[in-house]
Amino acid sequence: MLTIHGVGRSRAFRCIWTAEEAGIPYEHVPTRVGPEAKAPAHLAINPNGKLPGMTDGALNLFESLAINLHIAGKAGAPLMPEAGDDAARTLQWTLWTATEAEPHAMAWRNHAVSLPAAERDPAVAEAAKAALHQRLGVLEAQLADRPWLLGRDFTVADCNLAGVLYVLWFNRFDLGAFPRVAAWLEACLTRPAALKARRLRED
Ligand SMILES: N[C@@H](CCC(=O)N[C@@H](CS)C(=O)NCC(=O)O)C(=O)O
Repeated sequence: MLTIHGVGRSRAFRCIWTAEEAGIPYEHVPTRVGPEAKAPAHLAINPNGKLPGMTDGALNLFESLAINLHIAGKAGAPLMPEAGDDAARTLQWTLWTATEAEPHAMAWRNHAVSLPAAERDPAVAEAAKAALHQRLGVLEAQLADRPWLLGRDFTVADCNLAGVLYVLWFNRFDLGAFPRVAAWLEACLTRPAALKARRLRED
């Protein structure tokens, strides 16, 4: 049985959402950040001592977006496009998510919203916002002629990017200059599978 380790208030949220989209049987073990994630049982799955981790038979995986690619691969198309151009685009957007979007989204969330006020650095928040505006412009153009990132089908590329941009959406980052991104993000995060995963972190 595929098992996702990590509380819903961690990046495990993305993997639970993807498993729900995939419609595959899975178990959820709500391992918490801190001592539980640093315990030998969890380190055997994710040696970084972080969340999430995933087990599936003999396979142990870490990195939430890689876990999502594995889960989507079990479901097949359309969630995971078949080998070819759209499979390459799925990898492209997943790596873009990890390298171009997530560092700035987290920096903005931390320094505009999450850190205790005394630890926030407005300059870091402003720089992250500027970097996000450049990336969101790229995304706005991509969405000019399509409802989902790759075209007419919702895929794991949407799950990965919207799962990361969730922190902007939830914390009301101003998307006024990016109406297509705003509509796409709303559509992604209100899908029934996303709502189910969101309940684990928002309730
Ligand atoms: N790139 C990793 C990041 C994992 C990560 O930083 N997870 C957080 C929870 S959302 C964590 O475990 N933090 C605890 C720590 O850094 O010790 C992924 O996407 O899985």
